Parts: sequence; C-alpha cells; structure tokens
Amino acid sequence: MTRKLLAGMLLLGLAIGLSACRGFFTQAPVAVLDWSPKDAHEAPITITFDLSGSQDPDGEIVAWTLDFGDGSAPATGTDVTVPVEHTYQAEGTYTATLEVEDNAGKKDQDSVVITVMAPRVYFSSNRNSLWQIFRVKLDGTEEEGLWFGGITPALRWNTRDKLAVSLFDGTDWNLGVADVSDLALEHLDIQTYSEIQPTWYYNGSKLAFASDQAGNWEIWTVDYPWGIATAVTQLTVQTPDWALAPAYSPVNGDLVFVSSKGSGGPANGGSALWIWREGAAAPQLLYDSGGHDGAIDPGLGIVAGLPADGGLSTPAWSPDGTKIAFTSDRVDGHGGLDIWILDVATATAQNLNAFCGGSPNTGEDEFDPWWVETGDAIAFVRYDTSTLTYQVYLVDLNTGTVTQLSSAADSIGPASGSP
Ligand SMILES: [Ca+2]
Ligand SMILES: [Ca+2]
Ligand SMILES: [Ca+2]
Repeated sequence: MTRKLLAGMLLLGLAIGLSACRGFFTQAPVAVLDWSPKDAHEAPITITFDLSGSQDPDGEIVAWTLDFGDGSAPATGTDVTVPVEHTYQAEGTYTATLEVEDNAGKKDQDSVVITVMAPRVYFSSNRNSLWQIFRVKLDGTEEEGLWFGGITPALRWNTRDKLAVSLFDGTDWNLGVADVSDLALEHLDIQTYSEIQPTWYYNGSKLAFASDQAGNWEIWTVDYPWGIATAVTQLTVQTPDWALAPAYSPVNGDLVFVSSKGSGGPANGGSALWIWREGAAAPQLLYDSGGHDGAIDPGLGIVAGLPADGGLSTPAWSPDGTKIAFTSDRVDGHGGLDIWILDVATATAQNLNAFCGGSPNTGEDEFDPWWVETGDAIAFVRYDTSTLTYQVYLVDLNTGTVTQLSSAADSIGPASGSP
C-alpha cells in the first residue's frame, strides 16, 4: 500500500514535471522558404514565395513572418500552404527571411537571396559592322553589347526573361529568342523568307511577327516555346495591301499592326493603324491620319524587300494597355517624322510634345517609340545632326526631360518590357 502510494506520487510528480517542461522536450519546427522565378529578372518583378515545405515534427506551425529584405513591412500569417507574392521595385540583392513558430513557441528561420536587375532598354546598333543587340540602363549608364546580332528586339511582357529578336543569316531574316540571364539563343529558321518585328502575346505563350512568305508582308504567329515541328500561322490577309509592325497589348490579346489598307482601300496618306481585338473575327481600322501612321523609318534599308512606304518602326503600347505610341509623318507635327500618342478608347492622337511637355519631337526624324516598364518614360530614336547618326533617347513623361541613352553609331529599335 505504501509502495503503491509512493509509486503513484512519483508518477504524478513526473507527469507534472514533464508537463511543465513540455516546451523543453518538444522538437522545433523547420522553416523552408522557396521562391519563383529564380532567374535574375529586371525590376519591377513579382516573386511568389512558397512556405509549404515548412513543418513541425511533433506539433503544428501556428504563425509565420516573412521579411522580404527590401525595407517593406513583413508579411505574417498562420497557414504555410498559401503562397505569398511580393513585388521588388528596384535593382538589388535582397535576403528574404521566413520565421515560423510552432504551438510550443519554438521557432526556426530560413533565408533566400533574391537578385533583381535594373530595368534596361534594349536596342540594335551597327557600330561593329553588323546590327547587334545592346542594352543600357534608363539613366544611360552601363551600356553593353550582347554577343548576338539582330534587330527589332522585344522583351517578354511581365517576366522580361526572354528577348525576341530578328537575326540575319546572310540571306534573309529569322526569329530568335534569347534568355536574358545567360543570353542563350534559340533560332526559328524559315529559309527564303524573312521574319521581323516579333512581339510577345501578353502571357508569353506566342509571338506575332511580320513575314513576306505569303508573297507580300503579312502578320504571322508562332507558339512559344516552339517545338521541332514548328508551325507558323498566317494571321492577317490584307493583300493586295501590306501589313507590318505587329504589337500585342501587354494586358490582353489585342494586336495592333500597321497596314497600307484603309477602311475601304488604300490608307489615307500611305499607312494606318489596325487592331485585331482578342476573339474578333477580323481586324478593324483603328487610326488613319493624312500621313503614314506606324511602320515607317527614314529609309534605313536594313531589311530588303520592305514595301516602299513601310519601315521598321513599330507601334508601342503603354504598360496599362490604354495608349499606343506610334511614328507618323503627318504634316502637323514638328518636322520630319514625329512620335504621336493614340488614346485607344477614343481613337484620338496627340503629338508627344503636347502629351508630356518638353521637346522630344524636333525638326529631325523621331521614330521607333517604346514605352518603358514604369509607364512614365518612352524610349525613341532621333537622327542626330551633329554626329549624322541615329541615337536612342529617353523622354520622361512627367517632366518632358530628354536623355540620350546610346553612345555611338546608328542605334535603333529600342525595346523594353512592361510590368
Ligand atoms: Ca527566314
Ligand atoms: Ca494614314
Ligand atoms: Ca520630328
């Protein structure tokens, strides 16, 4: 009886002791932080964080905190199975740290390093005796040549991880897609014919481009990634008129292109902007002034066989998909070619100088507009009378201030991405 009582008291004491020290004896949770996309991307880039690898071996995770490492407020929650999105706004190397806490109050941390590159403008320049792709920061610094040639570069919307270009093989032009991180290049070679002016569908799943393989210039599409048995599809039938310079909207499947066809025949002044809205049975005329509107340049002659009144300059959407910058030689501009801004909903156009203030348009030729990621600047090309070359410039749409981005020789075809 006494022994039993003693044993009972000992057991009771042990139980109380274990209970009190429960936190001491339980196992800590394990924090596991994963993220995508992992390749370095240009700012702004939205990263999706996956916390679901975190677990607690003998209890449950009851709270987590995710510090993004960029000075913004950390995210908190209780459920590790729900992904967390965060947008990094600027170039930098950021350490994101996840801390998880279990039901016993024990904690663990896991950190990952996120690399975000500066936004850049890509362009083509022939300073090394071939048309080659260059890129430069938006302040004109860190200009660098990429190892491959090409014209009409286009960055994939949103992710800005792939750059589509048109490459010359000695006979005709072909499409290529370069990985922005390692510059590895994939070719889409269609011999005899030329493929130029690639543009990315808003979700990156296909490209539209201009090609002469139908006997005249029309807009074609190809799925991306393209397989070995690549199928290209003719989209427009503007014959006997031509179609060039396709530009997909960054926000939906609408496609703008340029054609010599007007509403009932030849375009007023030579060419006009057309739009093929997503899901529509046919394209429709969008805008037609008394001049060439859209695919013109000062006769650079880079691509053989372009129509006499057609050129390489492509229309450029604003990142929000409400406006289109385009080149026109209409007589009410500031002289030569000018850049104009079209409001898509009202189909009304405004000279870029009136749109942003300042004097991005001058008596020289301005063409090849590209709306940069932030939405508040447009890159473009101007003929420079002091050096007798074409140079890439950037106009700040808030101030009208113009900055020269390219440093030398003929530099055309600026492109960038869009958030
Ligand atoms: Ca080809
Ligand atoms: Ca026109
Ligand atoms: Ca001008």
